[in-house]
Amino acid sequence: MTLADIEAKVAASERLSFDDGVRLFETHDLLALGRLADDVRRRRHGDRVYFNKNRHINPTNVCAFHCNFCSFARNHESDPGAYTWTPEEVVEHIRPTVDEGITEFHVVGGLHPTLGFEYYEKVLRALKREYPWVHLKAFTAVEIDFFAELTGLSHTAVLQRLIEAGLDSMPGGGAEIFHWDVRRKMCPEKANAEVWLQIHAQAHRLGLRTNATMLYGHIEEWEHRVDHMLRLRAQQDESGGFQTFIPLAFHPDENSLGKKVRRRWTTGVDDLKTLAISRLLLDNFDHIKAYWIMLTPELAQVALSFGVNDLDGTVIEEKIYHDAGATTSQAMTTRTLEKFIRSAGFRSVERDTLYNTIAPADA
Ligand code: V47
Repeated sequence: MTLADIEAKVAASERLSFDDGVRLFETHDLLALGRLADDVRRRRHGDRVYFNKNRHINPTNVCAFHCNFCSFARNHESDPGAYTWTPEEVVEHIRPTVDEGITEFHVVGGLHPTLGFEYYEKVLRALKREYPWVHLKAFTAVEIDFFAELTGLSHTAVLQRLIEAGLDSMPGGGAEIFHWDVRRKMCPEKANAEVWLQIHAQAHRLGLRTNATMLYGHIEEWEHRVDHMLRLRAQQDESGGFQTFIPLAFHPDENSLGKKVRRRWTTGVDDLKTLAISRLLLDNFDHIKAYWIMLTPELAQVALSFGVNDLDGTVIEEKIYHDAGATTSQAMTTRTLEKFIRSAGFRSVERDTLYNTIAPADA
């Protein structure tokens, strides 16, 4: 199968179609695909690779929902391993690992059945009070939808309340796979695709920047991945506030979906293809981010030549992937991140959450 027509479109900066996307997934010519994605990536970012100094915070793992791919959630406070930190405990828990260099907290967690919306507001306020210089990237669209149900408020009103409490931007989780044929088998209780996209659109209208993810490598087909990316592209055309796309490889340990899937772990080729194709299809997204926690730092480094221009991050305490079988470490130092970037022939740029440069690329 030749990709000549797609190559011509990419060279002319023409938008790729659904069929182009599926054909790219079908190709075994990984290097041709990588070269195409790398061309697009270099046109946008040259040899710069961004990273940031962040810390993940998961205030509770108690969750009212039953998503079958999730190994992090506990349905009841009494379940083994269940925890809920008070806002004060959140601040105390992270204190030993927060220094002045940290620029972002990534705050997500369970949809707690009884704590109420005020708990989540208090967590943001406590973090902002203690660390006013740190950007709060918090709560997925699924959490925003849950808060709206808890309170009877509109999504916009929930977002406004959270902005008052210190919210600065939103992460891209909870997107999973948009197509209902797949979504209904993974997380039927969760905000559906339309609601997830509407909430991001609302956030964009309120001036918040947001991210987007896709959870791949389980029961979905290539067509579902392409559909997912094209829905994001259409939303971005309309509301324009997405910063980065992060494909998330499914981890099968300790969850019921993992017992059902044939493939279990994604392969390196699948991961690289998915990143490269996202660079090619999402022509209106500035950044494609590799989450080294799920890819391994080694494959994330290779991904820099397959369309990726951003590495997440120092992270510090990752729970969601490690509960699901990740064997990577839970944190990475800036020095190691920079080493991976430089030794792949790129220049590292430390950024803040909004992609402002903190430390410029070294010469
Ligand atoms: O929403 C849950 C996924 C997401 C599993 O916005 C799983 O900058 C694989 O969204 N196997 C949370 N994936 C992580 C996330 C994220 C990560 C890094 C950066 C950003 C950002 C966002 O993790 C969940 C879900 O899609 N997830 N369980 C699992 N077993």
